[in-house]
Amino acid sequence: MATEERTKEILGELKKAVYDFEEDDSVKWAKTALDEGVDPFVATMDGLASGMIEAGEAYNRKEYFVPELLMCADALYAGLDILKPAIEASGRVAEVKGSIVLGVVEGDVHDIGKNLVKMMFEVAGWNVYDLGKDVPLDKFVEEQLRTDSDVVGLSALMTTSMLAMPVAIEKIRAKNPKVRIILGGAPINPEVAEKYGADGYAKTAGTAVDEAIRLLKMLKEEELGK
Ligand code: B1M
Repeated sequence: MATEERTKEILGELKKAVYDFEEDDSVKWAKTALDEGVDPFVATMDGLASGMIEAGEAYNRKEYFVPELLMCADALYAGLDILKPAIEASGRVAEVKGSIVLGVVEGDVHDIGKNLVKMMFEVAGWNVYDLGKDVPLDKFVEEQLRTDSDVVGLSALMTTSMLAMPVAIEKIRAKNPKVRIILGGAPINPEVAEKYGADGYAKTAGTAVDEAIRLLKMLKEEELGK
């Protein structure tokens, strides 16, 4: 078991590997994290994802451009390939399981966060119907009806693409008023989610499953109350 200091060092190296777009280092430090007993979820969020956020700050400072960000994303995924099986094996199985249609709304190609959210639902034993990124809004409606999923999760990373969310919510509800809709992504907050008419909001991949479970329980209670 790594000491607190060593854990900090490993997380720092994972962050650096992503920031410096060093795929080999990302793999190496992900393996080190596992060998030394660092929680693989913490390694993902506080190491790899944190490096990506720092890369975003370099982009803001105009030190990084789109190609650098893409290389950072490759390094993140290289480390995630190592950590994901350990997260899956760590037994964070949810007390309540359901099904979710998940995707990044149209006009938006940012899918790293959505992919982390997907991983957390899979780990929790949910059925995930992943529509990917830049998803036409009608696709969410069709997939929810096709799979009869309990929850639809919409992700957006841009202040422009987030405007598609209320439109998507209206379309989904028009076909199935019962379905629960959860929003996430950097520009979203609880107030925006409420204003857009969503049922729930999650700030991180780690809290998205809890939020979906809360909504699912409410749905079941409503059904029982009828
Ligand atoms: Co772009 N990008 N990008 N980008 N990019 C942002 C989002 C931006 C904020 C950068 C900036 O200007 N500071 C900015 C948007 C500004 C705005 O709001 N209007 C921006 C821009 C402008 C653009 C382009 C237009 C750039 C260009 O071409 N000139 C272009 C957009 C193209 C398009 O979409 N149409 C573009 C392109 C790209 C890349 C392709 C290079 C790459 C994406 C690669 C990929 O995703 N496959 C990229 C990246 C990497 C970023 C930043 C740097 C990092 C995003 C990221 O991966 N974060 C980003 C800056 C930033 O966010 N600081 C930026 C790490 C990830 C783990 O966090 O996605 O927030 P995040 O997900 C979190 C939570 O939000 C939450 O859980 C995750 C984990 O905890 N979450 C959910 C997310 N979805 C959820 C759903 C849920 C629940 C929780 O329930 C359903």
